[in-house]
Amino acid sequence: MSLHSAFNKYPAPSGINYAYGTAGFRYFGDQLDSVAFKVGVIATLRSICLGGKTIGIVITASHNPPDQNGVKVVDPMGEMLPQSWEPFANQLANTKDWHQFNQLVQERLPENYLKSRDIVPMVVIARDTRQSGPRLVSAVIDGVNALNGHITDFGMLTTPQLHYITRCSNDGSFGVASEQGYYNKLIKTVTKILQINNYDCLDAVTVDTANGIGGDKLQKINALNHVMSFHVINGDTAHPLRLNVDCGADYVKTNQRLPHGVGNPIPDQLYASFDGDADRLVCYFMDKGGKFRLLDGDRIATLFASLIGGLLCHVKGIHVTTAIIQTAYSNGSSTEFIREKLGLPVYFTSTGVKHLHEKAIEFDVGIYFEANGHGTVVFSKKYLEELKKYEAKNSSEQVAVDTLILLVDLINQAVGDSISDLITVLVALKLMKKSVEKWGDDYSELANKLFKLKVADRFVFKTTDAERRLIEPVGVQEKIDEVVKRYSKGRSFVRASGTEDAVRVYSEAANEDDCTELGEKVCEIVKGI
Ligand code: G16
Repeated sequence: MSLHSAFNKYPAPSGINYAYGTAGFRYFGDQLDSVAFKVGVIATLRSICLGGKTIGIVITASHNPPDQNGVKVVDPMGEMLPQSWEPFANQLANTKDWHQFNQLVQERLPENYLKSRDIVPMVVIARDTRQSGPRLVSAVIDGVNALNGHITDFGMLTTPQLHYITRCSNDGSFGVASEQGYYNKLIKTVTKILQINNYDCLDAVTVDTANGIGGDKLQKINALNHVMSFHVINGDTAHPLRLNVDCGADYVKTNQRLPHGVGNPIPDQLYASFDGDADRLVCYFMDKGGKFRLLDGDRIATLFASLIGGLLCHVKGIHVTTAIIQTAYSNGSSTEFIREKLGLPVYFTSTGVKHLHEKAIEFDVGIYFEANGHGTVVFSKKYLEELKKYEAKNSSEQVAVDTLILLVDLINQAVGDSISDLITVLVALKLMKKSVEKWGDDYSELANKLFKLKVADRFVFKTTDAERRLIEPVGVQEKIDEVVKRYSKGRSFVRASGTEDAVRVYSEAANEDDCTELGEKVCEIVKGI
């Protein structure tokens, strides 16, 4: 099909202004056909501009309800589409006129390509379990084919698996570019870590997979290995309308309670939740007093920092920089714990892993996590080089060095990954001989609450200072400041969601009542605009 015919096949609906948000384009599934076709075109153009490197596309709306869907582009090393391409993506997505569309496309084609056309653009795609997924994949395929690109459809994968495959397609040293390659790398690495540390296996764990794709993939891992085992709950992918309903990482984090289906949890035992496309992880347990204790992204970041920091202490003479990257949603107590107890620097960025990742790669060990459980660790070349040339003085030093090297393969550096993050949590607890209870006692969270408000136009809310302060509408921040200062350890901020048509209000304070009252007051300010 020619580009012109494909353009006509996918007319853009009127009345929607598409915006490439926190994690790509996210709307109701039936509003995305024209966008999916255009994202096929964008990914192909991106591949052409990068000399034929493989670009990834994921069809998912992650933690959002089942009738929504999304399309996002993955860059060659597994990162998000660079922000410099977002205005172009928005322009293309909103263009209804063929001539304008064609002109925008032609302008993006590099001169050398126009002359020789010897680049074969490469695209890989996967989707989650949503009903609208197959239709949107077809639209993307039409977009890629219309520009003579080559596309491989990997069917249903977790988002991080597609990031992994994109990266491997461009960098063979990262692994084999297939789903099986992903499992092989993970299982081989865990087995080796356990073996050198004298353990047979990891503790089994119950995982709520939000009735999303992560459940199917964990079952595959169960069948493929002997060193770890996952008991999947909320693993019903046969009924896509159950996705994220009363379960999953976002439900657990937002409501601060157990997901549906856990039954009577065993006290002091670790449980975990993924989100719909398995790129977020939160852990939790019931303590002996019957209290629900959440171990969110902030906690996972501190656990990973403790593991890596502890191992690095054994390796004298290695100089690597380490930092933790957080967002405004990170609990104030976690920030204090990192600075004061772990002695590490903390940096803040806007919400969205694309922002955190960008900051994290400035360090040899960049640990980044959003409180919602989205995050990973990135390691520099120098980290690996220094460790590889290190001459251990005894066997315990050698084990520490080897474990540090293996962590590079265990943690999915391309993106936050529920599966590899969970396995790393289990490895960390085992190697540090740390109980869940002890992990939960590292620090006590300040009471916190997240509110979601429907407003006439969320785009009027403009922020600064890593989204911690509003600059527009003018005068609103001053009103928030006025309220916040009345509460001990009070903190609150307002920002427009990049994945939902809503404004989010976060509040934090020394106790539950104050936190709720503060949040409600800030919501009133927002509603009054
Ligand atoms: C996406 C992003 C996350 C972000 C979340 C909520 O998560 O990848 O970085 O924290 O949306 O974003 P917002 O508050 O702007 O709606 P996911 O898991 O849905 O892909």
